[in-house]
Amino acid sequence: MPSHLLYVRVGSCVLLLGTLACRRDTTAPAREHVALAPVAMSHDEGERSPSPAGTVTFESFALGAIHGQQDWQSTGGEGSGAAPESRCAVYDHVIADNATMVPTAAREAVFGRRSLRISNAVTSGCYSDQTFSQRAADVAGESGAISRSRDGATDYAVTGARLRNRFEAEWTLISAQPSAWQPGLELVVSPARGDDHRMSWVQVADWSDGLAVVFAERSDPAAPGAIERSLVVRGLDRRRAHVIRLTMDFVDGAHNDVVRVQVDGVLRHAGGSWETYYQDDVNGRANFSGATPAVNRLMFRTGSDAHRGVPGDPAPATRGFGFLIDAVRVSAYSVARSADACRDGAWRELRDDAGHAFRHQGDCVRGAQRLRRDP
Ligand SMILES: [Ca+2]
Ligand SMILES: [Ca+2]
Repeated sequence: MPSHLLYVRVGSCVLLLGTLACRRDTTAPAREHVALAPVAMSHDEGERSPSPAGTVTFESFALGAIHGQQDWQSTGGEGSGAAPESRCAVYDHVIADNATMVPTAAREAVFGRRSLRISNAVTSGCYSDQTFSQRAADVAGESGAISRSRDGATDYAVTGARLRNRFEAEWTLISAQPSAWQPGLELVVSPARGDDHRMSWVQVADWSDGLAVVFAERSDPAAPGAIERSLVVRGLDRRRAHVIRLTMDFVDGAHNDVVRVQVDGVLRHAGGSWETYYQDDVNGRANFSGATPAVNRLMFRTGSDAHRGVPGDPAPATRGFGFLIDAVRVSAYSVARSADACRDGAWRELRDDAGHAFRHQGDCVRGAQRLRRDP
């Protein structure tokens, strides 16, 4: 069962020309988190798969540097060839050969010959030089969410992308040292767009009793700059592959986005997004004047946030090991939330709460009604 783990306060950092400027935020009382009973989720991934963006398995990637392969971005990843001024560190993030690191059964089932391997042997306080997944065809956020850089010069969305109300991402991971504890190993995965901005935070870590998943939200209106963390699950067998799915529902208005975390097909946690930071915090508002960043991909970050009161020290002994990550899927689509939204053919563009397409308008209306009864 999920439980409240820890409350921490942090400052926010702004990356400007390779220099970090950090400020501490105010404190706030800890919030209670909703405890969810495990719910078995559908594994129907057949012809009605909610996966329009496809799944990246890295099998056709070249070994070594990730940067520039199939829309992946990792200027700080080892071997990227990026100019030194474009990155804060050289991270142990690479495309790896699985032959010696992944148990045969896991290789055959999921990982194949090659995977993304990430350790936190090297960390930094930076964001945009870390590793970013392929982008979804569309972007997700509430109305007004922004896919462009603050100066308008860069659009992080794929050309022609539309704004959707749900972002969904899934990835599979296993320890690169399945038979041994890697003390200090941790990695944060966030819905993002390719620069410094994130809308949620899921950490995977190797603890003495196995792998753990921790969730962080910034959703307390009284302390919009604060980060609150919750344990999602711990004690996961590091010899086995684990599937993490993040589903973000963006809802117009303040403090109402819903983020769900599933681990191995079981819903383990629900919490808020980071909208409150961008809408209410003085540092957050400075980014988009109270709007939020739209998201379309995952940021895999080995960050050092110790200077802000958040753990994240580098773990040098994890170099060459860490986590192996595979089957990375991202998508942005819109869920039918009202019967009106289904009209005039719009149902063709919408999906039900499970991410499945509708057969006709009546199907869409029923889907929206089910959602309103049981949001
Ligand atoms: Ca693979
Ligand atoms: Ca909202």
